[in-house]
Amino acid sequence: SKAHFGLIGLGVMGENLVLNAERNGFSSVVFNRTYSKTEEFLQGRGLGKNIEGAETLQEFVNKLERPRRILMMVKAGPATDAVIDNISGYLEEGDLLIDGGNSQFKDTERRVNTLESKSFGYIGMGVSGGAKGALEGPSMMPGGTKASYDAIESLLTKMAAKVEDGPCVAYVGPGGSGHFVKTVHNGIEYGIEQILAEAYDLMKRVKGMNGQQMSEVFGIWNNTDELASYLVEITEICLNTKDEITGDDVVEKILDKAGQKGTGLWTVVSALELGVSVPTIYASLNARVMSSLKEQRSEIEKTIPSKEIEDFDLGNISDGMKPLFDAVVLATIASYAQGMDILREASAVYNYGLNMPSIAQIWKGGCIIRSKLLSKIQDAYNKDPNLKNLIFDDWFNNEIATRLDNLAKVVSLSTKAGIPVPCLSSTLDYLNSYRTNRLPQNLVQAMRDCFGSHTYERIDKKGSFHTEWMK
Ligand code: NBP
Repeated sequence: SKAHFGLIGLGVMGENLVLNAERNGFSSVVFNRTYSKTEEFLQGRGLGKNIEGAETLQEFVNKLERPRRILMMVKAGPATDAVIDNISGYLEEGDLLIDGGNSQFKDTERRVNTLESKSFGYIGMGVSGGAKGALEGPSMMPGGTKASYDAIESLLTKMAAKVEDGPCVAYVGPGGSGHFVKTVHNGIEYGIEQILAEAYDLMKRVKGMNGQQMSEVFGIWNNTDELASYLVEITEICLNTKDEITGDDVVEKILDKAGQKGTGLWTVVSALELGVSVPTIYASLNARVMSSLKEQRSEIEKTIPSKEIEDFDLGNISDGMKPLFDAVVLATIASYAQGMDILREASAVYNYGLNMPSIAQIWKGGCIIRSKLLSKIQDAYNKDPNLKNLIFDDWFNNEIATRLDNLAKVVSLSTKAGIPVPCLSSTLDYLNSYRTNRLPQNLVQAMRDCFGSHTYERIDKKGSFHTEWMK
């Protein structure tokens, strides 16, 4: 009999996803551009499983029941287009292609339109959770037509991570919306990773704490309603891991240059295009760019050296580094708030019709940004689906109001000590701007009107005004 499910691309993700599908009762066929990998897989992890291999695409489609359900897990960009071109010739009406890679949402928009117009189904699906998530249950963000989603709903629901109130997958919306939501997920992830890195830097440089002590702090944080999360959990592990050869903290042996594959950049570009303020997420992207300038930094450190760092109050281990905790909580909230804002605006501008509580639900398990805070975010959007920003929700508003002084304290002392805290300081500016009724953009407007007659609005009467500034 023919197989239920097909997978193209036996990379880290593909291998684990097909094992997940098979475990959930879907007999599978796998195809990989380089056939030796298929053979290796079938004789390795795929051995004894209800999984067959195919050497050619013809053989691959022949082994699948109709309508075919095919998941592509290949490199985003031209590789994905190449796979679509190659497989299209073999597809028949009603067959469904799912792109589970990290595709640019505009590419997905184009592919959905092209393939759906040929009577094939096409789903662009963000997948998060890394290799382990892919195997045990990832978080999945599928977008495309509702009819195409319905055709794979049972498969995805079985494969997805589950939390107490349901699976971490749901129909996201039309076109490229699934990949858009995954992109923003990654933007939030960039933010939180950088925030935790800043906290580590402060504990290390100001307090001289070692890996084990810092790990203990992250362990405490992982037991709080505000910070319990996968990223805090793995930070606790990373900081407490020793180098096998030297026995030192392995983190201290790692080169301080962080890479990026594009999703953080796309998040920030989309935010700017949509006119959404995302300074915390932007700061995390810029921090990675800055980290790549290793040689320049090493040279300039010699010409403008920092002063001896004086000890300052970050709290201590027994109180969970209270001021630092407060700062990290607010920056984390800001990352989610800014990400959710991008989604809200994109939903309106691109007609995605996103269901905000449902997206929070998808992210609650399986994915890299899963956290306890997401339940609070879900509650906030359930209470008010049109919430302008998390800051307007009572719970979040109170968090911000009560922790803002400590964020300000940590940022100002770090700044004085010459320690960069881009995400913490951007968050402080973000929150301070948000709570300032009158910003100085009246002067910016005056200048624009002065040099370019751009006109301005007034606070005391309606209309558009111009002043003859150069009399
Ligand atoms: P890679 O991104 O390393 O992709 C490997 C697969 O792509 C291999 O099967 C490779 O075939 C195939 N491929 C390439 Br590269 N170019 C191809 C082409 N021109 N035609 C056909 N096949 C081609 O694997 P991955 O890390 O498993 O990621 C797969 C996708 O999932 C990516 O889009 C990634 O961004 C996304 N993703 C990854 C993670 C993660 O944690 N790694 C998480 C979430 C999403 P070959 O064997 O013949 O070279």
